[in-house]
Amino acid sequence: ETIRLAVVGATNLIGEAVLDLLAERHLPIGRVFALDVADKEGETVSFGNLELDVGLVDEFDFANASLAIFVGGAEMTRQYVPEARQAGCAIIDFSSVYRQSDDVPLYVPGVNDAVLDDLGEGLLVSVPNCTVTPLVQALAALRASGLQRVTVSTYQSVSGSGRAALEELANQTTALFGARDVELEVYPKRISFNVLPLIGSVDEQGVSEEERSVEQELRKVLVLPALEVEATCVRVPVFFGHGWAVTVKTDETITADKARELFKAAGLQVMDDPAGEMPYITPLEASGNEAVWVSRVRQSGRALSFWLAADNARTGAALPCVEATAALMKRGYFA
Ligand code: 2RA
Repeated sequence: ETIRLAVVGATNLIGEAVLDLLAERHLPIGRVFALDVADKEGETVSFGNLELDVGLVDEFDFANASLAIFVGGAEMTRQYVPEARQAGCAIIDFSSVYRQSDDVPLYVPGVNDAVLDDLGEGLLVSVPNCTVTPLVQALAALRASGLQRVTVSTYQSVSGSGRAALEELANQTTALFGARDVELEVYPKRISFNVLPLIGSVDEQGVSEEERSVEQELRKVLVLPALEVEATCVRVPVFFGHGWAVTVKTDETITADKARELFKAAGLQVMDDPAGEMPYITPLEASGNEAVWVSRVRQSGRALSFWLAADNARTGAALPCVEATAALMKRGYFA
C-alpha cells in the first residue's frame, strides 16, 4: 500500500533534506506533493532523480494526501495544519507550534518511539527543534544512570536561520576581503568572524527562545519534568552543522569509557582519540551525513562532559521527520 505525501515548505533547506532522505529510503510513497508559498510557485525541487514542480500550499486540497510533513515554519503550520487535519490528513510538524501541547507527542527516533503508538485518526506528531534532537539522543544513552542536571552551550550554524543567513555569512566574509559594506538583514550584528550569544527573542528572565526550547523539549521528550537544564545558545559563523558542549550531572558515576560504550550502543558515532589521527569531530565534518557525533568525553565525579556535532538540517530536522514517516507507516496508520 503506497501513500500520498505532501512536504509543506519544500523549497527551504529542511524541505530539501526531507525530500532527499525520503528518496534515499525508498519508502512506499505513491505520490509526493512539494508545496510552498506563492513566491516559490514555479520552482522545482529534487526528489531522487525526479524534479517536482512546487505547488501552492494555498491552493492544495489536503484530502489528496494521507500524510503531510510541515517544515515551513510556525506561521505556515498555524495557517494550514488545522485545515489539513480537517481534510483527514495525518501531520508530522517540525515547528514550535505544537511541541509543548500536552496532547501532541514530541517524537525523537530511538528515544521515545512508543509515543507513536495508538494515535488513532487525524494524528499529529511534533518533532523537536534541530538543536534538541541530537542532544536528547545523546542524553537518553546515559539516562539509566539518572539524569539530574544538564548544562549545555550550543554553537549553532547559520543554516539554522535559513538560506538568507547562508548568503549573509558568505557576503560578509567576502566583503571583509573586498572591504565593502554589507547589509545586516538576518542578524542584528555581523556574524562573519564573530559569534552572536543570542538566538531568538528574550523573555523577562533574559532567557532566549532557543534556550527555553532546549529546556522544555528535553524535559518533555525524556519525561523528566524536574530535570535541571541550563542552556546558552550561540550563533557561530559556520554554514552547516551545530555543535554542543554538554555537561550532565547524574545520580550514579559514569566513567568516560562507559559513556563511550553507551553512546555507541545507542547508535551515536564516537570520534574521541585526542592523541590519534581523528582527535575530535567538527561541525564541518558532521555536515552532510546523518550521524550524531561524540568527542571529548571527560568525567569529573558524577559530572560527565562531552562535545556533540551533527548536521542541523539533515540530522537535527529532516531525519526525525522521515523516521517518523517510516515509523507511522510500519504501524499501519495508512494501510
Ligand atoms: C536554529 N534551532 O538553529 C534553530 C532553528 N532551526 O536557528
